[in-house]
Formats: sequence, C-alpha cells, structure tokens
Amino acid sequence: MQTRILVIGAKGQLGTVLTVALQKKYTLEHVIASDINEDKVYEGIFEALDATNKEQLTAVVQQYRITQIYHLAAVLSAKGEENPLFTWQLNMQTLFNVLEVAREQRIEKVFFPSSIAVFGAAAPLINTPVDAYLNPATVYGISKAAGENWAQYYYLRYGVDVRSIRYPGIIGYQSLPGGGTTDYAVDIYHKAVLEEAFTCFLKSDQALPMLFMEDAVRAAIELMEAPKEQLTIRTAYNIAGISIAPKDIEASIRKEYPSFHVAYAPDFRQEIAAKWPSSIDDSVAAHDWGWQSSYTLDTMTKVMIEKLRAYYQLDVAG
Ligand code: AKB
Repeated sequence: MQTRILVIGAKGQLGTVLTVALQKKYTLEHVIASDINEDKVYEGIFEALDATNKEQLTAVVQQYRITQIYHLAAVLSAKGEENPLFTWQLNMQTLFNVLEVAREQRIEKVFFPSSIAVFGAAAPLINTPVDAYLNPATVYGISKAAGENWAQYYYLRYGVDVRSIRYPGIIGYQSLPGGGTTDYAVDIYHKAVLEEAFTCFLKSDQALPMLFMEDAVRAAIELMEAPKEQLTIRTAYNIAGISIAPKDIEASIRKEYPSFHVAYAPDFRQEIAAKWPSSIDDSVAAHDWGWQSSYTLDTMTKVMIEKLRAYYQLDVAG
C-alpha cells in the first residue's frame, strides 16, 4: 500500500524539520502537514487541524487515505506548568484521538514522541536505563508517561503499531522550541551569533541529554522503518545524544566567539531539570533498531553557528 503520512503539530520545533524530511522521502503529495496554527505555508499539502477534535482528525485521515500518523502536538514541560489541567487535557485528548482514529481507520503505524521528562528523582539520573522507575514531576512528564502506557495498551489490546522515543532536548537551527526546559540550548546559539550576551535559566553545571535536530529526525524515521518483530519496547525507547551542561555549550561556542558571555539566573526550570537524567542509556534502541547518534558537542556547534550566521546574514565571527 502507498504510504501516506499525516504529521500533527507540523509547525512545532521537531515537526518543522521532520515534515520536510518526510516529504523528501515520501514525496510532497504523500505527506500532509497539519497544525492548529493555520498560518504556516508548507510547500506541499497543509491542513489546519485541531487534533482535540476527533471528527476533524477522522475527516483528514479519510480524505487523504492516511496510513501513518506522526503525532507531535503537545504542551511542553515549562509551559505546561502554567496551566496543568489544560496541559493534561490537551496532551491526553490529542493522543486518545490519534489512538482511536488509528484503531478505527486501521492506520499502519503511529509515531508518538515521549520525553526524558517521564523520569523523576527516583530514577538513576546518570545513564538512566529504559526500564527505570517513572515518577515525573511535571504535568508534561506525567502525560508522556501515561501516553507511553496507553501506546503500549493500544498495541497489545488492538494491535495498533505505535512507536515511541523518549526525546532529550533537541537542538536545531531550523526552528525554535516553545515552552521546554531545554529551550536555552537553542537560544544560546542565536545570542552567540548575534554577539549578544545570554542569560541562562539553568545552573551552569546542570547537565542534560541533548540531541542535534538531524539525529532527532533520523531517529523517528529509523524507528518507524524498523521491522516490527525487532521492537521489544512498546512504551518508549531511550535515545541518548550528548550529555551537556550550559557551561559546556558556552565553552564550545567560545572557541568561535571568544568574548561570548553567559550570565546564570536559574529559575523554576532549574527545579525541573534537576530531576531529569543527565545522561541516558540507549543500548536497547541500539540493539533493536541500530540507533546511534552522530554528533558531538563541537560538531553540532560548528553547524549551528554556520547555519545561524547564514540565517542572520552574518559573514564574520568574533
Ligand atoms: C522540554 O524541555 O520540555 C522538552 C523535552 C525534553 O521533552 N524539550
């Protein structure tokens, strides 16, 4: 059967880049980008879609004879704390709609990103294993932990092939994150190339796992393409990228911009980050579907600076 993909949340940080990668792979007419924000003009097909509305979702799935759904819409960790019940409602309602529509319309595969936010202080925070105890401290983390279990439930009970990754912070030059605890790791690069000072909302030594956007996109596509019988995890796979603290990114940037200055003013997001793993054990993903990240901090910094300079039309550093 011809693969026809619906991306929900195509305007978000990951969706912006993943949609284009999927379009390249599956062609423009077989990828339907959708988002609640109507103003995004994609090359290719775009549908304004409120995924909390199951009828709307069903109509789009039927209209385009969708075979795969990438459900990326969610309120993230920091933003989610402003309105916990709304966050729970939105994150869970959209997931239930996707799972139900997938079951009813016999969707072949669903991608549902989870997050390192599912972990809490009870998990070992260094090299956290995939089966560590989950006691998330944010409503976003609670919704992702619950979502992982619902994904597994739909797989076991109804055979809906839902696949999931626990993303760390994602760093990319193509799009901006919105409302996460790891957002500083993108903002810091923008400030650096604009030669402005940066104030970081985490402590200088708060290490967290991060992943370069290219790797994050490749991970989703590789997991979705992996043979079903090789997958042993039906909640969500851990994937590790680079374990880095703000001071590490600062030092990496200084190699290019020696006078770059970061001030540290930790806020409530530091409390969230302190309960998250600083590094992740992704050996099960490596074993099951060959996952391997491919960027170091310095190779990522090099690309980030080069691309952002081009974006801001800046020629020289320093
Ligand atoms: C966030 O910071 O909330 C996200 C995440 C780690 O899931 N980037």
